[in-house]
Amino acid sequence: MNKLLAEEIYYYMTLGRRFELAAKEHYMKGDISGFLHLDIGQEGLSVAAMKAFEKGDVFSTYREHVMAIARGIDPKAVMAELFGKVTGVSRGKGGSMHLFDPSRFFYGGDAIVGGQIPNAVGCAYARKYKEEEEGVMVIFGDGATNGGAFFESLNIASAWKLPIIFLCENNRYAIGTEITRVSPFLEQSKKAAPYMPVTEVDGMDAIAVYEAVKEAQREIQNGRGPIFIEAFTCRYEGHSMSDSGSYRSPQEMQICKAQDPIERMKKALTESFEADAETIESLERRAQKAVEEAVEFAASSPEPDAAELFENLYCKRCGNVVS
Ligand SMILES: Cc1ncc(C[n+]2csc(CCOP(=O)(O)OP(=O)(O)O)c2C)c(N)n1
Repeated sequence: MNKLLAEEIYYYMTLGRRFELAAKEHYMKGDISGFLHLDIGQEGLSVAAMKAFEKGDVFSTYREHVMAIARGIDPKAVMAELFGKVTGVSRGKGGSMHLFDPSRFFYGGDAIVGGQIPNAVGCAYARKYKEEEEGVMVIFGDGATNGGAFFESLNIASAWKLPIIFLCENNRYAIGTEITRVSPFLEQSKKAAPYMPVTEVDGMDAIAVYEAVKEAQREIQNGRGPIFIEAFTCRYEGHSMSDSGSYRSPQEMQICKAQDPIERMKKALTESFEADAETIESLERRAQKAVEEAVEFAASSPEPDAAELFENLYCKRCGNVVS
């Protein structure tokens, strides 16, 4: 990784944290409704994975705001989507869990836990069939590894040697359920190991995540089949805005926050890439400005027109299905 890329990753992590804090504030003010799952604490993982896997198709979870932005979707369009405005990346109809931009090869955001995994495998099959080599990356939480679709996806991806990275964000919780209450192990890579090579990485270390994903992308492009990466991470907030997260002790949270990915990246920038304080402050200012502009844009944008209500729906009775 060179200095420029390290600075870019730091910029997007800072932007992501501030974006999420602004989203939280506007949710509490009533500007955002529905579900809102914040990525605070996991930004290093989200940003580094996107920056490492620049080309190729990405399928993600509902906790995807920071990934969408790091993928190159304008923060204005992401915030406007959270506000339910027509200028949003999904025209205000998807909301927080359905950020979708085919021009960035970013296919959500999926509200169904693990629902994105078989979709991503289907896409990997299509890419292989067409001999397009970039490959696919699918991101999901530890909770998603308990579902049948997960195992079916590992099975067929392995049997057909599909070019896909399975990236598990293990933050140890599925809402309030600690993973070892519903899984025989803490490490979810043990479930994938019979099917494909697996690798574990510290998800609070953006540089380590970047290197793991980059290496995995090279491997899947060689036609050797899928790879599973497990990144151990920590979400600071509750599962969503309707969860206080009170099932975790203050001590547990303190240990988590001592690993803060943004502080670690800042330290790496200073010590390994010799970035000076002025450079770091200017990246932070730029991130803050982007967030303020995103909120202003979202707040001043119009809502979708009522006439659009039945557009983009698969609904035979609505008369808009092309047969
Ligand atoms: C198929 C399905 N089952 C249950 C739910 C309810 N649900 C929403 S989020 C969630 C927890 C998922 O946890 P995890 O996969 O670890 O992701 P994280 O929220 O930690 O990022 C559950 C059970 C759902 N949305 N879809």
